[in-house]
Amino acid sequence: MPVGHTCWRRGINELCLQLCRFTLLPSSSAITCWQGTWVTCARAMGHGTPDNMNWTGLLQNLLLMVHLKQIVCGSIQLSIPEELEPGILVGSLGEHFPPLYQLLTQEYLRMDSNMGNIYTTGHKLDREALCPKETIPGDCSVVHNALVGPTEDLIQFLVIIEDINDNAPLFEMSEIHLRVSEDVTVGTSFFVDDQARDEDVGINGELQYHLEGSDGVFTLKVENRLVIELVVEKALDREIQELYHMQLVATDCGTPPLSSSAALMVTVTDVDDNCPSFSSDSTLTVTIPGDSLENTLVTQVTATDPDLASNAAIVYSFSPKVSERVKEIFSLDSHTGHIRLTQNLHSDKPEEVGLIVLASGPHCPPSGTQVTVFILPKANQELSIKIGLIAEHHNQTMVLPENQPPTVLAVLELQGDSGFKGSSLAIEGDVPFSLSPQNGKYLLSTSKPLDYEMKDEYSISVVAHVRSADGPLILPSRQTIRLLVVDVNDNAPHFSQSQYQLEVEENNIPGMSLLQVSATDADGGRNGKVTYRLDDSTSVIFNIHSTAGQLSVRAPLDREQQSVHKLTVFAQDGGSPPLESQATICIHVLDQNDNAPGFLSTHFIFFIRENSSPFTQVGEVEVKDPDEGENGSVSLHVVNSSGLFSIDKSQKIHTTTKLDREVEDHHEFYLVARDNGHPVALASTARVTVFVEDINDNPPKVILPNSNSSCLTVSPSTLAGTVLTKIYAIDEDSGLNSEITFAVVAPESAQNRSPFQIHPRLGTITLSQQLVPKDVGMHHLFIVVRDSGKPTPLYTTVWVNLLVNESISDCYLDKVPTWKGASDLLLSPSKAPICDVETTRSARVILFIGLTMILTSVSLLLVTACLYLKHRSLQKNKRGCASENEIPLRLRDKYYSDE
Ligand SMILES: *[C@@H]1O[C@H](CO)[C@@H](O)[C@H](O)[C@H]1NC(C)=O
Ligand SMILES: *[C@@H]1O[C@H](CO)[C@@H](O)[C@H](O)[C@H]1NC(C)=O
Ligand SMILES: *[C@@H]1O[C@H](CO)[C@@H](O)[C@H](O)[C@H]1NC(C)=O
Ligand SMILES: *[C@@H]1O[C@H](CO)[C@@H](O)[C@H](O)[C@H]1NC(C)=O
Ligand SMILES: *[C@@H]1O[C@H](CO)[C@@H](O)[C@H](O)[C@H]1NC(C)=O
Ligand SMILES: CC(=O)N[C@H]1CO[C@H](CO)[C@@H](O)[C@@H]1O
Repeated sequence: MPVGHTCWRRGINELCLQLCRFTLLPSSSAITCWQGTWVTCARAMGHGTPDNMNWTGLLQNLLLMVHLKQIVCGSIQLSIPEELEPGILVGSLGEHFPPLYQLLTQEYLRMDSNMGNIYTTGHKLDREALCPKETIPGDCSVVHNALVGPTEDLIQFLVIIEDINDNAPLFEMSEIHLRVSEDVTVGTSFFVDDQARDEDVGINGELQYHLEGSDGVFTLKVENRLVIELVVEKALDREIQELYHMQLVATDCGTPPLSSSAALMVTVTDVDDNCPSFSSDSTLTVTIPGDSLENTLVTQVTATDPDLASNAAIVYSFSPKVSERVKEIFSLDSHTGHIRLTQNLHSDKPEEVGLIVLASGPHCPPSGTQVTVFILPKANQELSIKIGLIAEHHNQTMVLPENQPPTVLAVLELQGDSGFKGSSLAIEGDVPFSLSPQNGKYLLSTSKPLDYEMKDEYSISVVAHVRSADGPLILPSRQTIRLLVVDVNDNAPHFSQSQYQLEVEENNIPGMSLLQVSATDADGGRNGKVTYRLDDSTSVIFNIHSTAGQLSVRAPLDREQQSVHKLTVFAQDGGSPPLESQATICIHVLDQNDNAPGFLSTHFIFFIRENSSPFTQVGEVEVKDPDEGENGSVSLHVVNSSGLFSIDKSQKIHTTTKLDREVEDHHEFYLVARDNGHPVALASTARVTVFVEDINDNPPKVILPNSNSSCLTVSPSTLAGTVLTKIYAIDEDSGLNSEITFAVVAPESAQNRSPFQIHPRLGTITLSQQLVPKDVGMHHLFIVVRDSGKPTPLYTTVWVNLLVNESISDCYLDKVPTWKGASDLLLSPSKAPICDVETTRSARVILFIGLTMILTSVSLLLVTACLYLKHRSLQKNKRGCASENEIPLRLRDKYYSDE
């Protein structure tokens, strides 16, 4: 229980109590405090002294009071709405007192010790809980104590807790029951004892009432906001509405208003305000046979009274005016209204009896109804219907094919007592037959074509309604004719599906069952028996069981040959003529990885010029895989090409580097094509040969003489025609590019005529004429060695120095001569034959002669040159002219050998 007292209203005793509370906070001294304070307060109030007063405690308290310098009471007050969230600033002591500040009770409020600001805490202020008794707004207040200022003066301030509309009105009962008699007069009011309560005060607790769902039958009258009355506004009738279900709603006047409701149930109680009555169409006409037995139930009369229980009690009786005959043969049960026979009837005459039954209730005039009873006599002569069947019949049953236009089936004739006049014949029930009178007879015919599939058998019931000459009715007579409908083949078989879709993996087992088709025929018997067949073109591969409709495949399917098969299946019934219908079956063959990638050739041959830049396209291969999707997606790889070639996705082969024919004149490698099939990928390989075509990239190389300063002494007595020496040169290219010619550009001696000649093919230097004395001396021959490459041949030059002197001693050159002529030494190459084996052979003979002559200076080089030349000529012999013709024909980019 918090400190919930106001100091000014409760007098000094309360002040003392407060004082005690906040000065003697330690609980051990609380009791003493209480005693002391009590006495002080009691005295001040003039209430005398209790016996066991603790004077020591009282003294202490008085001392404490003296010690407290100042008590401020009521000079400061705060107004705080209830239910505030924690941490909201609600006021401040800072503007009234200097710091510091200390709040002595911290339950609902806390104070900032430096500023004196007062905030709400997590413990919410609830006005209804703190001051449950206070009903005047602003009356709920709590005294708070604080120590303020440097001297810690005790002050009190008042916190007024303001009401907010946080409580809805509340009815004690959720249902209010009232009972109102149905004969109550309009304007009567009934006190409703159930009021709602609202815990809020002031306007928040002020209630207003209204009624919902009353439809204007009731209204509400509220006096002084406390007395609630229900006013009847319209006349009530329990027989129309017994229970009124309304809502009594109480709303307070807060903002926003809160409301609640209780169900108000008004039960209208019964008053005997209705009398028994027969319904307006209750006049009864009953027919009973003339031979009915005693106690036979003739009929029952029923009157109604809408009142309840005893107010609705009905008593039946015969009107006192009924004839003696009625009283003699009928009895009436006064409670149930049952009319029975009191005796066995033996009536052979038709008779009509009229009864009047009265229904009466308490305080009610009787209400009456009339009952007419026809008593029919036993027919004294049997009435019969004679039937003459016209339609085909067996054993009195007619047989008619379906779908016939309206046909006459039989002739009917009434036979019996001639006294029966005005008798008539009719067909019972809703059947497709009709009767037409003709010359006192009746023709029975179908009224519409019959459908075997709808109904295959009819029982036609023919009734004769007969009226005797005397007037009243006589019991009707009835006869049944059977008719069987015969089926006609008027329905074609009907497929349950007009289209079938199916997926089958290729390479299936022959005879595999695929699908069951089914067609139904509404006809019966043979007309409804269905057989299946396929169209002729597809029945080679597929087969259908003629009666079961089971479709199977005879042979393995190959998707690569045909991926979709479209079949037409026919269903035929057994009628004559037969009827037929058809359906289509679409079979999709699913792929299997059953084809390896295939190269167009097993061996591809390509040519490429040497020295082509890297990534030059060598050629293109073609590879195909007829499978589908991943199974047919091929990737290509180059195998064993020493990294010289690569293949890209578009199946083009490229070089990866420059190729040098002089190093390797052809390359062989393999291509592997692999598909992506799962689980097994298939692969195949093809061989590729790439020939490197020569280009003139090597100039001739002079091997002998090996320097420009070589020197040969020629004796002046040498005979004309003698071969003096030979120039050896080689060219690493092939063909024309290696075909070498020799020419002397200009002799050094500057004379018109030179005694030396060079053979343009063999490179031999011959003395062309007898030497004369003026020839003695040094001759420098500048020789151009040129290959036959197209368009521009390559060449090298060499100096050959010949000394014409008697002395056989070694000649030597002081200085290498220099060429001062034109720098462009390219002359058109000689037209000498490319290949001359015999000359080559004779050249070898001359070589040996030359060798002996210059043995002394070049013996070492000679051995090397000799070996080299030997090797070259061997190669030449091997290849020769003929072998060059063996290069396969060139077709665009691709080459195919005859391998
Ligand atoms: C009276 O009060 C004093 C001080 O509070 C205490 O020491 C003493 O024991 C009390 N005596 C009795 C009889 O309670
Ligand atoms: C003729 O029909 C009746 C009933 O309809 C049947 O009991 C009888 O066996 C049938 N006779 C022949 C020969 O079908
Ligand atoms: C590829 O073939 C395998 C069987 O070899 C099959 O399971 C798979 O469905 C095929 N893939 C495609 C895309 O047809
Ligand atoms: C590639 O070379 C390896 C050895 O270097 C050999 O085993 C393999 O058979 C070769 N592949 C083909 C396709 O020739
Ligand atoms: C000889 O001289 C020519 C032209 O002066 C020069 O091109 C050639 O390289 C020389 N040959 C040798 C082997 O020094
Ligand atoms: C240039 C040269 O060697 N000349 C010589 C030619 O021969 C005679 C002797 O026969 C020598 O004396 C020359 O020196």
